[in-house]
Amino acid sequence: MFETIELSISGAVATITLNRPDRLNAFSKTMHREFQQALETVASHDALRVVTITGAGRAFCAGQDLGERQPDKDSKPDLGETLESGYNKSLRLLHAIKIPVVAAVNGVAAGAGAGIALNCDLVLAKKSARFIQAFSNIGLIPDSGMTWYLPRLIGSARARAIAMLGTPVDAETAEEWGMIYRSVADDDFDMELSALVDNLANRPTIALGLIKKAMHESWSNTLDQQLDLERDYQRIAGLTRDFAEGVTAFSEKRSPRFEGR
Ligand code: LHQ
Repeated sequence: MFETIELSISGAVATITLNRPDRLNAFSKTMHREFQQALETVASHDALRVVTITGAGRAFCAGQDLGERQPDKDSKPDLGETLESGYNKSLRLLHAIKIPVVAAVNGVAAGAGAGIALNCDLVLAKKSARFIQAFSNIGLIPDSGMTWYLPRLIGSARARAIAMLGTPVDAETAEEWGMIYRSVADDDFDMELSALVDNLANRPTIALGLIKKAMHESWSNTLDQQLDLERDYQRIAGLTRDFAEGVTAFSEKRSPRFEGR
């Protein structure tokens, strides 16, 4: 169905694989369109409880396909339009998905490729993977939310340095700095990913979606606004079958069987 990505759905788990390995999964026009279609499909699929985004071959994603446009010194490309109809649209779709999105960073994530990964709810990376804010290497500024995320995740000093210098950050350092959730040995990556995805798929999905939204909104809210938000979201969580099951299981001293409802 797609040319540049793969979307597979198995039970409650969807996997979106960026699939242009000979270009290190760089985003072409077609890939922007197909990625958005895949995100829309995932968002509208009621049975899903977790989504993974990963890359085919040795890379996660090398950002925008630089072969698609070769601007000469007199050309006046509108990169704002590429962002508006491409990455910004995709990232807004990704944030609106009400289930956890895991970035499975199997290799280098550069430019907007690092951006896609860091916009996901949990980032699991192979130890051999690198995150590169490659934008300034070609005369651009970080996009795909990176000027928003990086100072919040790793502090302004490191964020400014890696954005201005384009210094690659290896996965272990990214974990140490709080840029990603975890880095794991390459040989353990598939096993760790599958355990993480399985765990998420069996947790109370509605609560996880509300956690995702609440944490995101906290970055622009005051404490007072956030207390109001917690009141409202907890009200919603309290009405789920999973809350009733969680409390019942606790009192019966057994593991809960969450249904995601
Ligand atoms: C590529 C790419 C690539 C095409 C590797 N495109 N072919 C937003 C708005 C609008 C416009 C501009 O951009 C943006 C957002 C952005 O994402 S800007 C940042 C764009 N990305 C980059 O600048 C990263 C460019 N790539 C690299 O720096 C390196 O390839 C990395 C560090 C990712 C990997 O290095 P290596 O492992 O040494 O691999 P390689 O460089 O040998 O690449 C392998 C092949 O993939 C190679 O093709 P070839 O035909 O020689 O085998 C590359 O040309 C191709 N490739 N990235 N973005």
